[in-house]
Amino acid sequence: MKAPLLLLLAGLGLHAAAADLQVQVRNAAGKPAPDVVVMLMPSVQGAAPTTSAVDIVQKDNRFEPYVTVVPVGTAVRFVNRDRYDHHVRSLGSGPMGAVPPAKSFELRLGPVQSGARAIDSVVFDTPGSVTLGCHIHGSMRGHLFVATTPWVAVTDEQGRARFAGLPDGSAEMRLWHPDQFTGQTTQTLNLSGQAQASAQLSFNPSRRPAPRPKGEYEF
Ligand SMILES: [Cu+2]
Repeated sequence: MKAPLLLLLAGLGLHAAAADLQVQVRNAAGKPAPDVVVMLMPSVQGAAPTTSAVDIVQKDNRFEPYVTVVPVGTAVRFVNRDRYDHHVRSLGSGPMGAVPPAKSFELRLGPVQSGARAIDSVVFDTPGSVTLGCHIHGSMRGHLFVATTPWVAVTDEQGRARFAGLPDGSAEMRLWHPDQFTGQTTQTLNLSGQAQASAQLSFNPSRRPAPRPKGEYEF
């Protein structure tokens, strides 16, 4: 009985049309908004993208990328590329850090050259957000968002996020930004072909922390 079912599903897959989508997100002042998590919840189930391991790198006392988004169940590797230790830990997010992290963890990572563990990984199996900090370097900040949908992306410097191969039909679009105090407005999109959408945050996020000059932070 199994084989005919698989054939049937494969046949349906061939006929399901796919849409590409570009989303332009702006802040309340109308400027392009980077670092915004864009989530799509298609009403039609189709082939969904798969995500294997994702890396968050510690380099020059920064988390790279500054905002990372993964679907629930993804393993995230924390990779130290500095020549000194980092002690990555989860912190609460939202106003005053009041939203507990989707997962609590601490990882002590040594420098790659030392032979100490420079890479460790954590599986995030609960949706939500995690603010990333470092016990050793208090100014280090990064953000991880664990999404319930595999259709997730973070906006680039121009405030744009792109999706390919979405199932045709309606999809709900949600936004999240690490600086938000309240939930952002959701939209329902109708997807087909080469689709475009725009969205606006209800606030102006603070600027992403600038890299610190080299040589000032090693100890
Ligand atoms: Cu550190």
